Amino acid sequence: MKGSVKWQSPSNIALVKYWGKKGFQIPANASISFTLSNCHTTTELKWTKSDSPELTVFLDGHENAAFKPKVAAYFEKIAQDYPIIKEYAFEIHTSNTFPHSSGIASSASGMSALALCTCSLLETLDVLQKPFFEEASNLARIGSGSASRSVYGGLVEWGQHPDYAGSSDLFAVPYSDVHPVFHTYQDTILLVHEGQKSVSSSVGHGLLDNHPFSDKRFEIAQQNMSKLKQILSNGDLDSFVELIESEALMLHGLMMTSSPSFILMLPNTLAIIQKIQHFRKQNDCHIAFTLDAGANVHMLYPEKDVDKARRLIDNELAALCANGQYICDTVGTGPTKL
Ligand code: 2P0
Repeated sequence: MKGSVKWQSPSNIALVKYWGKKGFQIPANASISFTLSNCHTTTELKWTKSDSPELTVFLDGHENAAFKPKVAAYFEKIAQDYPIIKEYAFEIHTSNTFPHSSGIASSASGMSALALCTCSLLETLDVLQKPFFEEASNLARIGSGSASRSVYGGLVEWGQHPDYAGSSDLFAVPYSDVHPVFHTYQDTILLVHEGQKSVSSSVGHGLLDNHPFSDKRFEIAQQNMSKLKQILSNGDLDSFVELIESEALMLHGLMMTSSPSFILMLPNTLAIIQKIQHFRKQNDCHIAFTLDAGANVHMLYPEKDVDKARRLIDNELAALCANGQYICDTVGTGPTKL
């Protein structure tokens, strides 16, 4: 038996951050993100029933030996619940809309695209144990925690939290009790640094295990999830700005105070942050920043501030980006089966 499926799946940017685990791929606190649109991965999974299961992985049309052991390890984990996948040989073709070296997290889009393809295969084989997107999110989480949030559009919540009905540590859920201002939110990703991150996510998460501030961090994250729920519903942008910037700085504060410690911000990261905060004070707007586990800055703003943001980028921020590069993105509608 032969078949194939292709999914396009987006990246996401967390507002309240997932940083720290309790057990295998179980988040230490709940998190919530905007799903993006332009930054996405397209993955095609081709399968053939085979006595000698093989795996070949192509990135941008070229066979990629580096990804193969990661994908093989992923399929091993999935096979614990779905042993049938061991009866198949796979060929995987994957590509990203953003440069692999840009420092944008590709694990969220990449692992969600692969999980969606895997889910389609399991559906075809009539062995899917749960509703499609719930299981796709669960399988994405097994590959990469943040990927669990990329299987839906808009705002997506992952991790058990008393204020979020239906929330789970095992899969993400779409969150729709949201003021219209958040439906069209903008994210301009300012590329401060091109190249691989100096700390992998799994190492970064692990640093929270013996971190002097971890208990307090997990408590504050859960409180921020409660605060953000109110903000998302009432559209209070002043509070939104304050909360997301605090989350970004806390994430980096945790890295800077772990053992060993990591400083992932670069001089231009700080310069951009200060320019954004100064511009916001001078121009009566809601342009704010958040950060991933890297040096790039995600500039988040409502649609009403698009012209001001354009002016800020052109006049001040593009000059601080590596080769003047930035990516304009918006909140998106989630993955698409192609
Ligand atoms: C997040 N990050 O919530 C946070 C904020 C980066 C900073 O989740 O080990 O690649 O694969 O589950 O999801 C990055 O960590 O970690 C991440 P794994 P992941 O988006």
